[in-house]
Amino acid sequence: MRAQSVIGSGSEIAVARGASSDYVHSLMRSEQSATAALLLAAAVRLAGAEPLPGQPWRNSLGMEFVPIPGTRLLFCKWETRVQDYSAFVRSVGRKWPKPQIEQGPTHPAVNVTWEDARAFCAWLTAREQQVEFLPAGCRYRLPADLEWSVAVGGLGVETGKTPFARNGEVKGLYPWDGPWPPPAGAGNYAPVREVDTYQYTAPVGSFSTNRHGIFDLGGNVSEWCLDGWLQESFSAGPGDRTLRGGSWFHATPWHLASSAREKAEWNFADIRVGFRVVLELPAGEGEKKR
Ligand SMILES: [Ca+2]
Repeated sequence: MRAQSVIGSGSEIAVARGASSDYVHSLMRSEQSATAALLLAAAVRLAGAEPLPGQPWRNSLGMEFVPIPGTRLLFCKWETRVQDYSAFVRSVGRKWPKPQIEQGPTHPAVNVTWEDARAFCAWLTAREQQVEFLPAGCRYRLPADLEWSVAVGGLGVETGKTPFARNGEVKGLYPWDGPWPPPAGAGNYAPVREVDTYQYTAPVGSFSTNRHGIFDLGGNVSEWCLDGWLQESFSAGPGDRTLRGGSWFHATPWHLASSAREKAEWNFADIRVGFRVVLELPAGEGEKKR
């Protein structure tokens, strides 16, 4: 109840409890009232908006999450947007090279390294836990390579021990749940495919969702995963990391397959590369609440 006592029991709480989430999220995006908005959001959270296994959820930046059956994770249905990543950059003063392409606030953030993506997740976890918007034990992070596979769906049990070993092993399966080539509107792929009208990135959510309600797992930007390219289990530090999903740059059946991976150094940044976050719920929470 700490957040409630900080805010007081007056009109702010009433406003928070009655506020539409759009109102609260618009406050959250305002730098001038960032602290007040966080406290309001905490009050909303106290009113019962905490993330639960199997339930969709919306966070303090307005990022929307969906549950992935068989996991304890909520996946962000969008790639991390320019407006989301900008909040982090403004808050901590992190360097972010401006991309040489036109992007609006709802385009996926690009020119972000694996380390940048991890730092964003740590920042967001701390920011929301500080005001009890996010319960203790929940944390944002990048998806593991095999979690990303579950999210894209249809890959079954992939047998390789590393992302490198799993790369391209399952043939003929694509994020649009149909045969090659991608049909019109399947996603934001290379212009030569002629399935969309975007030369570079597209606003997130411009195309159809997949079976789990997630946008742009295939195409738009390639997405950082937690895993090292040759790692069997995660360990932090420099080295080659794993990218999934292809991007607006990619056109071939090899690159657009659901099982396709790419490797890139952890400090690589490019206009083809972005990231998606997952929310990990506390151990045991799922069993208790199901
Ligand atoms: Ca993508």
